[in-house]
Amino acid sequence: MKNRAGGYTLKQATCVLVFEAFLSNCGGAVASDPNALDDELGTTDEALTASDGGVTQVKVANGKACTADAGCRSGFCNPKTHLCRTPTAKDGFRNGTETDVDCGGAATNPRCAAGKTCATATDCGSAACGAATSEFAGKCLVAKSCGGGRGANNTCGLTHTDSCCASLPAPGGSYMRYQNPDLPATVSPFKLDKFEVTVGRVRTFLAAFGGNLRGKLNLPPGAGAHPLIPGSGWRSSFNMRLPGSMAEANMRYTTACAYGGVTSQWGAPTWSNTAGTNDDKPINCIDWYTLFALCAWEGGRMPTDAEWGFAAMGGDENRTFAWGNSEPYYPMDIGLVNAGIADPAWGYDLKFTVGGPYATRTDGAKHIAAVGTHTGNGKWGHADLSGSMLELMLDSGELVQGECVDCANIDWPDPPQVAGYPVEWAIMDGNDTWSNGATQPDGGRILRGGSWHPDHPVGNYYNFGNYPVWRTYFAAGGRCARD
Ligand SMILES: [Ca+2]
Ligand SMILES: [Ca+2]
Repeated sequence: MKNRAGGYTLKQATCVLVFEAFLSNCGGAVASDPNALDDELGTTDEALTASDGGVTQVKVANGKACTADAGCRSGFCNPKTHLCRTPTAKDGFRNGTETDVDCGGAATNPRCAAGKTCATATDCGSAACGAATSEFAGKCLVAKSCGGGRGANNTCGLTHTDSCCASLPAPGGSYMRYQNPDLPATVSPFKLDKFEVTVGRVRTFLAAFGGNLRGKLNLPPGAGAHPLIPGSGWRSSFNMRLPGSMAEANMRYTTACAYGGVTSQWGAPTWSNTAGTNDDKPINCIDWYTLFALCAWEGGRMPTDAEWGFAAMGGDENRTFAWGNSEPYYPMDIGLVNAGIADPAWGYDLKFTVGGPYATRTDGAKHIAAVGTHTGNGKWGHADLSGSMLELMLDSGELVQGECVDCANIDWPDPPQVAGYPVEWAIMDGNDTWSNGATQPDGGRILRGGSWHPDHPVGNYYNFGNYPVWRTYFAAGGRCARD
């Protein structure tokens, strides 16, 4: 049985299963004296012996029998065949440098999906690995902005257990934009986030740069582009429009969003510079540039008007509202649409996100509910498309007329028309006039879906075009799309 070197000539592949007495010949098995053992490769393996747990082992070549990874030169013992194999990113096992099964580690491996194990951000397709101190420690995040606390974790939706960054596929197809036969559109499959961007996600975003998005974010030109729309990505000329400090961000999302100079008035900002109970509510008072930057930073992008409409109308189902065609309840005796349907005890058929049971002009953002906490989702599960916040689109100004095939109006003023503006974000006074003599230096954008405000119809036939891009507004937010 012994060969010239004093080892055994047993077929290694059979030793584990048949010849228990010779287990010591198998890669990874116990061997007290490596010189007494060998395989067909002669003495080569002795040179590769290593100490593992105080027990000297023989490492064997691919195709040889093994009982443990440590017994293979390749570092991988296939647990099904008990043979050494070279790790690959297609073998169904976590091996090699992988951080989870067939993903992560070496750059040549696929990146890991959300929820998979990661060691660093580069292991994840989202480029976000949960911080050691978070509940997602060592797990890939759906998106970077959900690496935080309330509203930036798994506390969103009807049961407060959904990922606040959940993104749901829409299949693409053809439909009539705005229920208008003159506006046919075809959109390719895409993903749209389930929820409007929350306060908590903006907090995570700002915190990652100490609020200095203008100086530190450094989005590359083209970031956040729609893959089928050339020129639709971030432009370096946009950087000047981002907040340069946390104080500047606070001003933009609160002071500049006041109505009549009072931030506690109805429609009050959901943002606060400290984490709080508003963090799982939709961000309002966010501007287009910051929203664009957030989506791009975490590997997403802004939805096009055509895409958003496709999701809200259920494609060719041609829905009038995201949930279907039944009209929401508009109480005529109360100034706010959602105030009248806010309390489930009232027995109303809740359709879109609403907050507290009643709202007055001075109860702040009480009437704005946490994202996704009421029924009325779109055909593919997207929450709050109709109502809650008006949602900023990628599109500039006016609709693309006529046929639209993966289209968007990206005719943005570039560079922004007034250099340095706005140092102070424009503020609306109680008479609906603007501070700073503001005009529309950067053009407008399109808003969709209506809001909690009775002046903003929630039907899919409606939009706000040419909405001033530099303005922050108590009923405007948005959500990200992905590919
Ligand atoms: Ca593998
Ligand atoms: Ca909405």
